[in-house]
Amino acid sequence: MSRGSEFVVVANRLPVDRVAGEDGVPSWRRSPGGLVSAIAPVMRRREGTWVGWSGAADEELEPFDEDGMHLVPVRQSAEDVQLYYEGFSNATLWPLYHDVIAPPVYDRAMWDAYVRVNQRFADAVAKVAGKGAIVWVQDYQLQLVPQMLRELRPDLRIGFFLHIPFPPTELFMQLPWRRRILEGLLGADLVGFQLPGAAANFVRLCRQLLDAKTVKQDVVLDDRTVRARAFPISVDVDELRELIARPEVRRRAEEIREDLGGGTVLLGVDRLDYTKGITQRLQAFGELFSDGGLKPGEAVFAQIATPSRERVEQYQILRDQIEQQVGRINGEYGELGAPVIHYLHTSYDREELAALYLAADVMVVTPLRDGMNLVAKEYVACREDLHGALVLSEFAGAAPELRRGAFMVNPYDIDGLKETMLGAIHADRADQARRMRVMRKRVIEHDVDRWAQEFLSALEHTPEHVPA
Ligand code: GDG
Repeated sequence: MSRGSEFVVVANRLPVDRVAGEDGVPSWRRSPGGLVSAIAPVMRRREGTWVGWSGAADEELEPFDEDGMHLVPVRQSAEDVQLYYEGFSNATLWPLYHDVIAPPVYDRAMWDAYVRVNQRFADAVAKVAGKGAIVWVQDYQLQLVPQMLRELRPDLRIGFFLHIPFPPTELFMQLPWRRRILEGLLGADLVGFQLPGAAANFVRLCRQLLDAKTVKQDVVLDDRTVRARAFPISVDVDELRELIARPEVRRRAEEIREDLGGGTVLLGVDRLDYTKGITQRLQAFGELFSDGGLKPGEAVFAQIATPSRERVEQYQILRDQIEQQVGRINGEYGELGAPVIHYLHTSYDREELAALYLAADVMVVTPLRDGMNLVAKEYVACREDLHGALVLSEFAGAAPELRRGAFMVNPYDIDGLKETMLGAIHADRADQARRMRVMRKRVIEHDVDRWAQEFLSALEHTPEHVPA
């Protein structure tokens, strides 16, 4: 029996994707994205373990090592995936935590599955964590894990980070299992949020709903204190810098611009999700042609919509809506061989994404609510040339950090959105450069490594508690 890991990350998904090898034998590849690249070095330094699901239902996998990380798969049946993942996580919590943009589903069987699967994750962590280990729990799918884990292993130091917004009391109160979620999170020593407002919502709810004693951003329990703090997540600036330095990426950016016909290039890159405000931005863009604010040929919109949660009904409805909208706008204002919107329902590799960022004159990020929005920060990180403008929603978590350089907008206000998009299209080079410089300073100084370090150092500095 080994002594267990001194550092454990637990997330719904393992940080690897399965790839089919040439000989048909599947292998694993590290998933792209900042979270994994920020945590991987810490994992290697501390002999860490990552506990998560492989992404395939009904699969029993033994623990394995990949890319210097020890990975412990947690099984999920097809029914678990449907009820816990597509159900409670993505049809209940996701809409509830994003301002109820879509109606949340409150279903007892889904809740039961959420409890069951959270317990399975907690059991798996309890088995692999060494004595007094640091455990970092990720995101809304696992909010009960901190408490479940503390019951099993009071010696652990437990941190939790929520990647999405945490709603105000008025909305959170709808949840039939609201107390259980708060109690689940209070199992942690440190609960991290993207923004201070979310931490404040959480602390206020603990006071109102659990009658807990609170002092500023701390929840004071009988035997210990839980800290609620903000740690705005960021992007892997070094990775993006390396990508945009590649000659083939620069060539590809030129090629994309030529293919798009020479007008101003507006770009949207999102998971296809109703929180991202895709229909609002396309409506605004379409109206600019009907109003005469823009003439066909003057500007094109490239919208990348990465397939997401395709078995959840709201996502199917949204996809139909967007595709109808794109068809209508192109039908009306496009010309043969020259649509005004290029809509792509697919996902790309990081090189293509970097080339798209370099090709875009105006990056349009208009979520109705978003925990942070990494796309906005990735665009800024890629624009070393100081060209390009960012249109950014007030409701993105990135807004407080980028507002001095971005063209800020309320995405519910279609006229405002049109005006702001035009402002960004017509901004002169000097104005663009000034704005980009301000935003780049912030993103470069606060990259994802710093985020991970700040969270872990705050977790390590939470007061020792003596387990009963
Ligand atoms: C959640 C929260 C929070 C997109 N298309 C492709 C692709 N992407 C990458 C982007 C970016 C990431 O996916 C999306 O991150 P976002 O932050 O924009 O949005 P969510 O997926 O909703 O993320 C969010 C985040 O967690 C982190 O805490 O910011 O608020 O909702 O990195 O580049 N990547 C590749 N191909 C694509 O086609 N390779």
